[in-house]
Amino acid sequence: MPRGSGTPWWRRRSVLAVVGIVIAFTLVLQACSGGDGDSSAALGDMNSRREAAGLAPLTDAQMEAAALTYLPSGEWDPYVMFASGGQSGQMFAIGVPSMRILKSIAVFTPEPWQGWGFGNLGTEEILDAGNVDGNRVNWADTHHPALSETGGDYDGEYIFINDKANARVAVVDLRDFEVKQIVKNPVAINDHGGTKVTPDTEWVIEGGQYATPNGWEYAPVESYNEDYKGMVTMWRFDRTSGRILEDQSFAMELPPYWQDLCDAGKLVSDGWIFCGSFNTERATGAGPDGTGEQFEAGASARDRDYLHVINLDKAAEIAAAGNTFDVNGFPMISLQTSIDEGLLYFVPEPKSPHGADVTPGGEYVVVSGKLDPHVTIYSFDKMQTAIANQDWEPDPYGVPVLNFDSVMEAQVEVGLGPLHTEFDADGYAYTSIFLDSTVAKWSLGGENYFGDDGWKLEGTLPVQYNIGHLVAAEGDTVAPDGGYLVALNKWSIDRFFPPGPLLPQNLQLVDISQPVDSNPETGGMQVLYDMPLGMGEPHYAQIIKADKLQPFEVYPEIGWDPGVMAVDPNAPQIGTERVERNGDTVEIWMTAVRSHFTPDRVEIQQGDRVIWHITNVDTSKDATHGLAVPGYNINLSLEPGETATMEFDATMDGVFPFYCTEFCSALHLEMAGYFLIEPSG
Ligand code: CUK
Ligand code: CUA
Repeated sequence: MPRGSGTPWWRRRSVLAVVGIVIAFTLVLQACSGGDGDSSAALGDMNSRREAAGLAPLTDAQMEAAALTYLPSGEWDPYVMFASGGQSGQMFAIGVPSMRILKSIAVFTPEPWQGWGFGNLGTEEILDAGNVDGNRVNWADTHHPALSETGGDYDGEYIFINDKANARVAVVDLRDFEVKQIVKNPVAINDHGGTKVTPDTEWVIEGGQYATPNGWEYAPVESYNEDYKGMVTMWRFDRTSGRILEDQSFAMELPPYWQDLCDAGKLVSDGWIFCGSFNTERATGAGPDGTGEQFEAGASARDRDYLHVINLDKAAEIAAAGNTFDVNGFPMISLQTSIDEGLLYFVPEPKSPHGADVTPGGEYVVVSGKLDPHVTIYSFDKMQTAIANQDWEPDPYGVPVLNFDSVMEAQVEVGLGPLHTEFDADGYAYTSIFLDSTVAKWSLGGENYFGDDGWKLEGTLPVQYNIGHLVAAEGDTVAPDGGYLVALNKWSIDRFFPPGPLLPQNLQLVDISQPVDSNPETGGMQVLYDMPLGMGEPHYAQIIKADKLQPFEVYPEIGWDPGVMAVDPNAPQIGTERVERNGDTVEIWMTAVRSHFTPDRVEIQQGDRVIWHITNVDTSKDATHGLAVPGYNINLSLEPGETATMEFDATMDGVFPFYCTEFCSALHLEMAGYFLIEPSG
């Protein structure tokens, strides 16, 4: 029954939901009035109060949506979404369903609130590890966060994210939501198909994008077909140390097609990875004299590109055996070795493909064609048969291209401009449809899902506007949760007050908990909430059940160094505060506690080398202190128990009052000191 005819569709929902709404609004009213209001009166009264406040009255469906997203003060969200921060270079932690921002996690870009890259030596060293040929690159285009997995399910321990612009990968420890490591890819200057992890997080995948010669060496575009290369890099992750082991990682040389999104196989396809690609035309752009063809047309001319199907387990053996060549000191498996050893196969994929998403059981890979209204579903089993039967033709480089008809399982028409697909717990898939600005819900077929009833569109939900990625709760794991989905819309147009011509993104929360027949048009999907995000363009996000996260409330011991996640034996402790001079070097051991620094007066000479250690010896939850030194570009954030060190040359003389930048107590303003630098000579 279409919406609007007969009984309002929402009334046909379970009685429980309606009871929930009433309770929620009673709570709202009680919170507002402090009284014990009558709930039906509250509902009746709501729209007149909205009107008085200049707000439009709510429909029943909107009241329901409000009740399903409202969290009273003190109630926590059951899910946390980690969204990439796009050009901000950071990552955002957001509560679901409230869509309240919990934190902007500093990753590749210095961030003063967290004291990230403003003098704290530990953070500077991590940022410097991402330098490109010695140059600090202070921004990133963060793209695809990947939560660590155990057995293909999120375990809540780590999250990884790539920088598309500069081909870097960061490791965040979810005990304190801080970055512990940044690695710069030695073979490529940009990436895209990352990060994704293998089911036990042994490998973090970083796929390439715009082909360059290996190590981004110079070569003219005239030699594109011979000298330019694609790549995928496999970073070995060691869970115990919480670090990528660069010396056990490797890259694979690929043809100069532009590799796109990658996904790891799981369960039946564990040990394999799948990466889309485009520009198999090998277009090289148009010069100012009109030679060549612009990429927009040149890189989308063919009807087919190639899904890369890679035998990761075998590739890891080849790399470990040293059957590699060296690019900037990093081992790379040559394309010829991959062909000879059967590491790499191609599968034709639809025009301008995007997304490569493995189903929860690992049986299928779902690929979208931006210029094809279908999602195309490939069977991993059929790929294996085609490989065994040598059912292929070579591409221009000799890579076997498997027969499309032999490996294609199904196609589902979902709308114009399909991009990315995630899954729920009931066998449904959700695909973002860019040109139509919709989310398509369709059913998986095959014996593990809906069998012959599957591979069918179940409904489409309009979203606002131009959806890129979407994310369902734990929706890319072996055990998706369902319940919630977030549409990461690229444009917001008229959804919010316009803060100038640069508009925020619109993250739309969608309820996917209801059965298909509760609303046949949308397959039961309903938009619940619009969240503007004006801090960068988030590309992708992952949603984890909040109770899987076990963050520290305070650091476990006083003098904790977050860089190594252990106590620093040299950390200042109560009673060891002092200042020592050794030649031109002045070393300071300082503590911070509500509401003073010890010592709070330090006198040095201009030209001295300063080594300044400071520990926050407070142990209460949330008792963070900052340390700002004006003029020297220094600001630290010291969470309870944390120690930090800074090192700098006292080039400027003068009187520099230093102070605590976190409003920590009634005597916060008194939490200050004098740093006196006597002029030299
Ligand atoms: S993606 Cu990166 S540019 Cu993840 Cu669909 Cu769009
Ligand atoms: Cu410590 Cu303000």
